[in-house]
Formats: sequence, structure tokens, C-alpha cells
Amino acid sequence: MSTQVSSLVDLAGDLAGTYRRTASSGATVDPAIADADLAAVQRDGYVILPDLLTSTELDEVREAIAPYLDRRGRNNFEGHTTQRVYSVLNKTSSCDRIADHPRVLAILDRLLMPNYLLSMLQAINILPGEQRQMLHCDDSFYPLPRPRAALSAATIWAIDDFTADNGATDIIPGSHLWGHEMPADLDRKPVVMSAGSCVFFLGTLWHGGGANRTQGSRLALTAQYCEPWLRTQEAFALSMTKETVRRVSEDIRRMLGYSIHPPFVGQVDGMHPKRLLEDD
Ligand SMILES: O=C(O)CCC(=O)C(=O)O
Repeated sequence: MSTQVSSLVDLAGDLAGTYRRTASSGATVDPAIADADLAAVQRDGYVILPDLLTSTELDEVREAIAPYLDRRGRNNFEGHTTQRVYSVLNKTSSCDRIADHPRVLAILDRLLMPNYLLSMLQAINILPGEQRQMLHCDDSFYPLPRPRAALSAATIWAIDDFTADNGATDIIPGSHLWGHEMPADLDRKPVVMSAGSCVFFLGTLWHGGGANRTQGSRLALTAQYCEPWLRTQEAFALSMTKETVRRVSEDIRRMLGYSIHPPFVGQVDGMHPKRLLEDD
């Protein structure tokens, strides 16, 4: 970034007059906990955050997602024996906590620039017999050479227990530091964790869904986040209804794009995007 541009970005932090930057609920997390989570992420590329959702919350997610699990993946990446649900916030409020969990935001607050965005919120149900997914990195579609800092981060939440046999996400610990090395399937380590836990990892970490060798399905939610100056995977600014945008928390609203990357990226007709919510 040139000096000129970076001074523009730094300019007063925020040029918005009416809608100033809002605080993240990540600030409510004990800084010692958030700093330790971040240190693990920087060292290993990931951290497991255990037991963040209650059994009632898990039941609500299962019940809300079930009606949408009506089709299978369309290619090898989605998985032909895997079901996926996109545009989740428009369909149910039961997954809001997954998008805006303070423990996750506290790490993101330390990792990404202010007003980082939600890039994806998706349910992934791996059915019995699914093969392991190809290994990949979530921010590899941003064409900047590695090694480099992550431009995004992801969480995968276990809605069912993740076991070594039922399709738990496989990761390659430490691979966030790699340049152009390619991972070997032998290096895959399943993230075994109980329902209600999540794994937080960097967009540069190699990972992939595991094979499901059991008779049961493996339901997960993934929430992914990116720098505020990047294009998101799901075009939430186009897809989210105003009803959804009004219903969600201020954290989610900001991450859906009702915020600006100072001084003016994300504007609408020269104004802060929140002006759109004033009309009707
Ligand atoms: O379902 C999983 O465990 C991982 C899926 C994944 O990484 C993806 O589809 O991008």
C-alpha cells in the first residue's frame, strides 16, 4: 500500500458523520482468552473452541436447517454425497449466534481490519459414504502469492459430534505458513470435537471435509470472514432482505456490508449504506 493510500485509510478512522463505526461484541471477551486463542491460531493455523453452543441451541439449528437439506452437491468440491444450504440468515435466525459469536469475533478483531465482512455462512451435511473432500485453502481464490498473511478466516461448527470416522474436517496443522508446497493426504488430521464446539482457522490453512464411513450424517455450519476490502464469497449485499438486515445483530449487520471500509469503500450513492435502512 502506498503512503498516500494508507494515510487515506487512516484518515480519522472513519469519515462517516451519522453512522460511526460500531463496537464489536468481541470486546466483551476476556482479552487474555482472546490473546491466547490468537496465539494458537498464529502458531498452528487453527484453534478449537470447545462447547460454545448449548444443547437447546443445537436442537434449534438442527430443526431449522432440516427442511433445507433436500438436495446434494453439484460437483466434487461441494461433494455429491453432501448437502449444502446457503443464504442461511434469510432462512432462519437460529444460526445468528454462529455468525456473531463473541469468542470468534474477538479473534477476528485482532486478525483483520475493522469492519471485516462475513464472506459465507453455510450448512454442510456430510452423508454416509461421502469421500474425503479435496484439500484446499479458503482464501486461495484471492490471487496474491504465498506465503502471506491470511486475508480471511473460517469457523466450522460441529452441530453433530465430529469423529475421526463421520466426516470431521481434516486440517494440515502449520500449513498456513507454507508457500507453494502441496499437502499430502497422509498429513490430514481430523478435528475431533463435540457438538457445539468450533474450529477457527486461517484462510491460508489447508483443510477439507473428511470421509464419512459411518451410518449417520455429520451436520456442520461454516461461517467465513474476510478483510473489508475484498469481495465476499456470498454476495450478501445483494441477497439479504431488508427484513433480515433489520433483524440481525449490529455485529452481523456490519459484517453484511452495512459498514464502510474508510474512507468510502462500501458507500451507496455517496452515503453510508445504513441510510438504506431509513427509508421504509
Ligand atoms: O465440511 C467440512 O468439514 C469442510 C468443508 C469445506 O472446507 C468447504 O467446503 O470449503
